Amino acid sequence: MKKSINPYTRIAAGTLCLLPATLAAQQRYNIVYIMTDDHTAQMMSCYDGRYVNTPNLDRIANDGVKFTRSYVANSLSGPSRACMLTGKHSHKNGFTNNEHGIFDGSQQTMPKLLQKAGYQTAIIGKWHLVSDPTGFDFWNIVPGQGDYYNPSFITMNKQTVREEGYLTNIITDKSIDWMEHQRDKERPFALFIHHKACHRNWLPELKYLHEYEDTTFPIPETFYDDYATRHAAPTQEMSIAEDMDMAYDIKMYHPDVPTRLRPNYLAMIGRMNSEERARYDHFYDSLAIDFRSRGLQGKALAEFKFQRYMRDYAKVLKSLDDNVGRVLDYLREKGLLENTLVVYTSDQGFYMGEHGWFDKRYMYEESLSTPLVMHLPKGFAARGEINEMVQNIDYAPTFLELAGAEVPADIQGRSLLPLLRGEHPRNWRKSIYYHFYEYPAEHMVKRHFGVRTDRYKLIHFYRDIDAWELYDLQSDPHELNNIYGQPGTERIIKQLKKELKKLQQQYDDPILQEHPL
Ligand code: SGN
Ligand code: CA
Repeated sequence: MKKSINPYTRIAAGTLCLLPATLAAQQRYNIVYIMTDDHTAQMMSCYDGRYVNTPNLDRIANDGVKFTRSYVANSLSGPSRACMLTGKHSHKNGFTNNEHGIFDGSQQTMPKLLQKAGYQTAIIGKWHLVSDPTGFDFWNIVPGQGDYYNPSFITMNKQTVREEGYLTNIITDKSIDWMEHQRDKERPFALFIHHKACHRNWLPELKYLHEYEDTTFPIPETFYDDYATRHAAPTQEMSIAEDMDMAYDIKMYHPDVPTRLRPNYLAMIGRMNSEERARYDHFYDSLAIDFRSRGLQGKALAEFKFQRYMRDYAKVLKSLDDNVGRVLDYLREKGLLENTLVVYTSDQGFYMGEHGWFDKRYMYEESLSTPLVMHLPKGFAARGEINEMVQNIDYAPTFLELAGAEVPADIQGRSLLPLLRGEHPRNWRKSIYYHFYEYPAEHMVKRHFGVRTDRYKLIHFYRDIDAWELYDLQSDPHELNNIYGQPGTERIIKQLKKELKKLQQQYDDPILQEHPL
């Protein structure tokens, strides 16, 4: 299964060190991995043309490949990052949820294995795994979720340093600076650029405050979903209408109207200097005055919130798209693009009003999926769409194989290199496994695990609920009609449970003992 991909992969990692350094550097591929936060395929024009234009992100897809069935293993930031770093599902890497997780940095990780293979590794931006990064020659990370405005960074000697500017720009500046001035140009590198954009609460770069203000975004078909037939959907707390905070999320701040998250909001915008703050207040205060004069209620209020959400998210995304363009331009100008795998993805998908929601967590399509496009280095023939099912546990073995390093047998993902070569292995996976743990917690999405095949999805919600859901994605792509237990579904349920059990056994998930199938 772990076939070599090019002449260099057959050389053991140790032998590479014996090659003249320049030769080794020329012949070995670099990796630039750009991961955003909560950026969903609905908001990326090469996936979905309805809402925004993302010309720079699309550039990657247009020159390279776009995965059309790209999924996460556990739709939440920390867990996704841990899956990416280890190539293993959450129960194996130990980081199952943001609230209680501390990543065990002493375990085997892909960056450590890349280092062993002679790579320089660096991570810049959001880390979110609580313990300090390990396996990186250079790191400069934001504390926790980070701040959009004048953010602080933690340095390798544990200093917290406040920087001036907008976070998305600063992360890019630092990344380009590392590639240009700090790395050893004789050796291959793997750079991980991890953005906070487009995470809640969508604070735009000030130059883009006015962008998208003339745009009225179409309301998703499922915005007024009543959750009939579904068991764990009615109790979530991620509804735009019910749960979005009027100050923190919607920015319709009123000094006399306290909201739950107002203190957090004031702390965040309090990072701006007085001139920045004046520009910011001028923009949102005039919107807030107009909003209050309208006295919106019910559906009109929900739709107003939806439009504000979409506009601010789109503004944040615009800065992100610009900055991905800067990285691509840098790589091209320096002649690095031909020799570099550039990956663009997000830590998970997100709801842009589908089912009435924001946030992620559920195994439903919008948040199970994550955008994945790649610019391929010379020698990789695939172009256009790749339709095989892939998952974020696949990145680690892909990068290791590309680096000519051995892929340890305990890595659970599968290298994507055959797909990048344009092959369609007949034994490619026919289903993916998902497991979400963070409950009870913010947004109140119940624990669940499940399997997705090309056509069907079977989900089991557990802990304080014991409920199954089955969707036929062909006839019900929006997952509105749970057909579990309906006459005629017995055979497919049996098959899917068998598949689910097989995956839980294969990945060695102890949940199988607790909830035998
Ligand atoms: C924060 C957000 C949540 C979000 C989680 C996880 N609340 O807690 O809305 O679901 O992060 O996001 S906030 O009030 O702090 O904005 S994740 O992408 O990092 O997993
Ligand atoms: Ca996220």
